[in-house]
Parts: sequence; C-alpha cells; structure tokens
Amino acid sequence: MKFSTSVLLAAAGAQAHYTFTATIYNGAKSAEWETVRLTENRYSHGPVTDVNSPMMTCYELNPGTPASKTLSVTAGSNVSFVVDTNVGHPGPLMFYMAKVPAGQTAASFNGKGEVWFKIYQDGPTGLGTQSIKWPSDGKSQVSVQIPSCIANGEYLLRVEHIALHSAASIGGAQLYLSCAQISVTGGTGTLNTGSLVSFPGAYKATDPGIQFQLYWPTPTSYIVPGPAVVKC
Ligand SMILES: *[C@@H]1O[C@H](CO)[C@@H](O)[C@H](O)[C@H]1NC(C)=O
Ligand SMILES: [Cu+2]
Repeated sequence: MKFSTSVLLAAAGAQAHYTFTATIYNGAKSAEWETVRLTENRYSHGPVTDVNSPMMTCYELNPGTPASKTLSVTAGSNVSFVVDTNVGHPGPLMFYMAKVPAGQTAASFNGKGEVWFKIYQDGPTGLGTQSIKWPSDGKSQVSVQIPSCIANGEYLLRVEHIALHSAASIGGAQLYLSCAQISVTGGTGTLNTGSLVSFPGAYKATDPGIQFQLYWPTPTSYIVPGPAVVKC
C-alpha cells in the first residue's frame, strides 16, 4: 500500500491537528500542494510551537521547493484554503501577504525578511463567559478577501491559525500555517501596507495572544498577535 506503518501511526496520533493543503478560487479547487507549498506537517498535521523557528515563514518541508502553480486572482475577490481535516482547536485565524520582490517570482521567493503585512484576523465572541467561540472552529475551509486596493503582482499568501487550548505556558500555543503562491491583477495599487513584519520575528513566545490562558480564570480580553490589519 501507499502509506507506511509509521505514517499511519503518525496520522492516528494527529488527533485534532490540521494542515492547509490546497486553494479554492471561483469554485475551482487546486490539487493538494499544487498552489500551496508542501509543508513539513503534511502527514503529522502537527503544529509549530516555537515562534522563533524558521518554519514560521511557510512551514515548508524543504525550503526552496515551490508549489508547481501560482494561482491567478483578482483583487477584491476571495481565496479559500482547504483545511485537512478541519480547524480542530480554538484560536484566532489570520492571513498575511508578502509581495514578491522585483526580479523574483512567487515560486522563487523564500518569504524571508520584513515583507509581511496582515490582511485579516478574527477574534472570539463570548469573552468573560464559559462559552468562548472562535469563528474558524471546525471549519474545513477558510476564506480571505484580497484587498481591492492592493498593488498588482505576485505574492505569497500565508494562512495561520493559532490553537490556544494549551497555550497558558510558554511554547504551548500551536501554530498551523501554509503559504499559497498567488498572482494578483485588478488592484488599484493604493494600499498602504505600513511597516512590514518578518516570520519568524513578528511574534514573541510571551506575546499576550500567544501565551494565553483560555479556560480559567475566564479570560475577558484577547489580543491577536502581530501587526494591525491593513485597510483600503
Ligand atoms: C470572504 O472573506 C472574508 C474575510 O476576508 C469573509 O468574511 C467572507 O465571509 C468571505 N466571503 C465568502 C463568500 O467566502
Ligand atoms: Cu492538534
């Protein structure tokens, strides 16, 4: 058979872990790892737990191995990521983009350095009660709108979900992420991306949204880590 015993055991142990494997655009679903760079957790679905790890960039299995396709999208439209199998833990969902520097392509760009800006984040409802809810909970696909005012060109689109169920101690937060390669047209080019951040670099292990006690005492606020969301 195709899968080795160790892979099956790893899969069995994966429990509620997850990974972002493919894109959906205008109803068309890519193959797994066709527009999304292959991640180290493709079998285990396990998280990054060290926010200083180089895996924070795109979680690439072998950095320097691009996805075979770059997805063409229109500014202002939505891109979805397929979640294998679903967002199985509570926490915030975010999307970041990095513009590919001149002379490179979405396939060649490694995403390193201060190149990332945040285009979306969500947060919980029910803070201060014992039924805090996260919008991405249980989702098998997650969507983001590409800003209509963005500059045209090639980008890396990075999806990130931070699981907070064991985040009270340092290193307990679980970060799940992938990068898609996209090419944007139709943008007005007026977006001010402000100051850019790096991955790793944007987060500290002690950020209040990373080291976070989700259950008791009942939290009354949550600060999503990283920069503010850019707006058109
Ligand atoms: C498009 O993405 C936004 C998040 O940026 C989301 O709120 C909205 O529901 C999505 N729309 C669709 C049709 O998926
Ligand atoms: Cu898990």
